[in-house]
Amino acid sequence: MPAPRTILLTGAAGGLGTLMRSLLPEYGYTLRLLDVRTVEGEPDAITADLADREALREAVRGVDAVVHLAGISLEAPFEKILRSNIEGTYNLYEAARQEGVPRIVFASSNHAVGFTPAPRAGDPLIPVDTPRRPDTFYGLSKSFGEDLAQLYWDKHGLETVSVRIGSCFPEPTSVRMLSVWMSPADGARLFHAALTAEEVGHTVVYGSSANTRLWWDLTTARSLGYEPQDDSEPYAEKLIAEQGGLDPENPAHSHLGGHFVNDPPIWPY
Ligand code: NAI
Ligand code: 15L
Repeated sequence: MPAPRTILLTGAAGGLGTLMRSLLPEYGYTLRLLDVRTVEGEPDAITADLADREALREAVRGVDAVVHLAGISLEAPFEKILRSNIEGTYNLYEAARQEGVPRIVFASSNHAVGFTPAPRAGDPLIPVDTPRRPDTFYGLSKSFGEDLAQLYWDKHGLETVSVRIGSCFPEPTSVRMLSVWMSPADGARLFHAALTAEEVGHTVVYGSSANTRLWWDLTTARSLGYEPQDDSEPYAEKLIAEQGGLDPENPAHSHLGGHFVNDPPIWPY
């Protein structure tokens, strides 16, 4: 695949979208932006819902790839998840197929495997082919998205890298995040690798930095050319002093998905 240049970034008004709007152009990409909300300071951004199939076809027309971040990013009633994350991601894939877009980078989530027990000291890291164990309807929708991506590769030759993102925020803010944090700069490195690697078919990767306390295996991410540069460890002393260490008896500490397994944050809209 020739190096992609023009990228549709869905979910451009969100937290990760805002970070990637500033970081991805440094890799030479021209971004086309889409969100259901207004993207502040971006008058050319497309304001459209993932339910709007015509708008999606127009939005993907002529782009080299899509970075698909749009959707509900927390737990929500099933009907809302169904509409934005399940039907919405289907609509996006159909538009990409119809317009001949060759590759999608799909923002999956650790919550597709959130009920997987976190490894303890000495245990092997969690591989990407661990059985899916969604911790929420939200995680279930990411599991669906990964299967949809596999179908569109097998049936239509549309490539996807599904990135099971850990926690991509400017800094880790919890002891769990010491294991699952992905710095924004590493996020951009990983998306760039996913956009430019040769022949990815459908590849599932975990998205995190090279954390000392890492829970999952970054082999497939590294196979794309991803070389994480950051580590959450400099934040460890302060976070552990404030919050205490991980408690193996607390389900919110002992599963990959953290508190999504018992007390998930709820999408506010
Ligand atoms: P966010 O909630 O800040 O942004 C999501 C954006 O999608 C919002 O701007 C929202 O308006 C838009 N959106 C929602 N429904 C839509 C619809 N029906 N049509 C069009 N736009 C719609 O979430 P964040 O943190 O930026 O995450 C981006 C993506 O990455 C999400 O898919 C999320 O599930 C995924 N992810 C993020 C992680 C993180 O650490 N930030 C971790 C794991 C996954
Ligand atoms: C996610 O999938 C969410 O979108 C994000 O807001 C964080 O909660 C992250 O997972 C996490 O697990 O920390």
